[in-house]
Amino acid sequence: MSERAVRNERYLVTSALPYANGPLHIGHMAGAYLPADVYVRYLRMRGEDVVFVGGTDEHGVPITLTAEREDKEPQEVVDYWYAHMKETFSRFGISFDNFSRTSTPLHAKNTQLFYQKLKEGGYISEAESKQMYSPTEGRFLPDRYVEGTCPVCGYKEARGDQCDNCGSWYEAYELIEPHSKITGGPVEVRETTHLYLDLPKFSDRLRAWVAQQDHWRDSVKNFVLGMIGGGLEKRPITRDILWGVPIPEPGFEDKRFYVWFDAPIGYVSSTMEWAEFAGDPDCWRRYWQEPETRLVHFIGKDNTVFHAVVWPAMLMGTGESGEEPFILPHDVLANEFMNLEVVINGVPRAMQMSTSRNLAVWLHEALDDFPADLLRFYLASILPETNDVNFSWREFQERVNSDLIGNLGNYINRTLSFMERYFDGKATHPKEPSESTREALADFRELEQRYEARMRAGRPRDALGELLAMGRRANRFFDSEAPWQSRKVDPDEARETLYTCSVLLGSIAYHAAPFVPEAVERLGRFFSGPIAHISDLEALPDAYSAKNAKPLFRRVEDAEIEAAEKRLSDAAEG
Ligand code: B3M
Ligand code: ZN
Repeated sequence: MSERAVRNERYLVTSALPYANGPLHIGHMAGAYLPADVYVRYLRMRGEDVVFVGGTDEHGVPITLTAEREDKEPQEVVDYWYAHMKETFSRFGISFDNFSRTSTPLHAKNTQLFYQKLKEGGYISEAESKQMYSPTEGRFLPDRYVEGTCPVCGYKEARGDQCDNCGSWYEAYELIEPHSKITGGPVEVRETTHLYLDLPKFSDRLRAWVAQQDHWRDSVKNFVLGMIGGGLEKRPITRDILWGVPIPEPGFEDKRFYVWFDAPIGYVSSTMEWAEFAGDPDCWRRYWQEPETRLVHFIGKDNTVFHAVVWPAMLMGTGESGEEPFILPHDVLANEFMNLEVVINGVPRAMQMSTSRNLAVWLHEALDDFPADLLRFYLASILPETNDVNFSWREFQERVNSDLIGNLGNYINRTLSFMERYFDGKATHPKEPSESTREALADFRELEQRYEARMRAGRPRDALGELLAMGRRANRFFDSEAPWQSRKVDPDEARETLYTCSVLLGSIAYHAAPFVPEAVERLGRFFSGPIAHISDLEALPDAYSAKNAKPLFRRVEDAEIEAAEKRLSDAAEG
């Protein structure tokens, strides 16, 4: 690995904690996991001190609803999906340093500790509110458990918080003839007491802090400033539900913390667990309490308010009780959404993924059909960094076959097979580099710098664009040097071409590794020579060699795409 690398920047990178209630799909990957993983692999290769944590979000209504629908205990649901997700992430090559879950005793303790500190800081208050109660079930019902007639448009199956027909937003008790979604029985309004987080008290500090974040994406920054400008409100952090972290207050035995109160604390718990496993239980503090650390959250845009407003407020509010304060997020990389292109009767249409209609590309199924690297490559090339995007199986085939294989794979193959075929698998250092070699290396250094800048900014999709430019530049060098001709008239010249091609190959592989890690690892088995940043090589090595090189990627066939497309169109029509 490169020399310049050890810069000792410290990073804690997180990906949103998915609810443990169903399979992962490619939309999840594009929003919070693949970009984080690519970024983390990039940082690690540069010798930075980085810890990447994740885990499952195992509390709240999303879990209890699934459990009730499937007639299971919530614990059974989360146990199953925790294992399933952990396995699927690993098959996809998401390289978490720790993958935890929010149902651990450690996490419950941390959540209660956060609460205590916020309370000591004067940020918690108690208030009564109206809530739907089901007398037959003997419990309060969360909004999503209630259905009724929309008070605005009269739609009969309006949800407890929002009408899917007219889009109106209201309180569940405003519904006409509200009833329980589970039993169909009537529900009534009752008073209930909850604990609230006093967000308005943080307004000024949040505004000043966010205003300084010049490196943040405009979309995130404007969202937060707009929200603070519109006036923050106290937010309830408890719920009438029995599944979740218990509340350490008398009278709250039948309630639990709201899932969005405990979930982000899950990042801290996961880091602590990692430190424990690493045999240095206290070292989590370096990542959460030392101001040099950069805390970077990767999320889908629908989670922005929790990560860029509520969570920073919680972190600010816990830092006043004498203990070392927590750092605040360095960046909140909120990605836009990924939709699906569904082909119906030959006509492509963009559609929103829908878990309930089974209209999604499930990751574990896609991984049964295609190597992870192919999926990673395509998804990375369309990451929704700045705009919503569509996933299309056709485009997957085209990008893989023409960019990954036709450009990068082809370059690697032709270089290595030429070396093996005509030069005994060796490329040796030329005495004096030619003009065209110097030009190619100079172009590469520039492309490498552009790649660096994109990656540092948390834009892997754009960095991938630079990688493809490297591939094109390298192929152009191979073409214009035409070693298949020069080897006959001037073998030394052909040897030099191959040497330069190997240097470029090492750079391409180095920059491709965060995207297609498995292929680059395989390359190392038949290619020897530095897989490195050209700009970092103090001296070029004496020789490169290749032995028994094989293609790194396989083509995607028409029949595979037809089958995959059919699965989607069946789901869309069914
Ligand atoms: N589980 C929501 C989601 O999966 C939520 C994220 C928690 S991040 C701390 O979109
Ligand atoms: Zn309505």
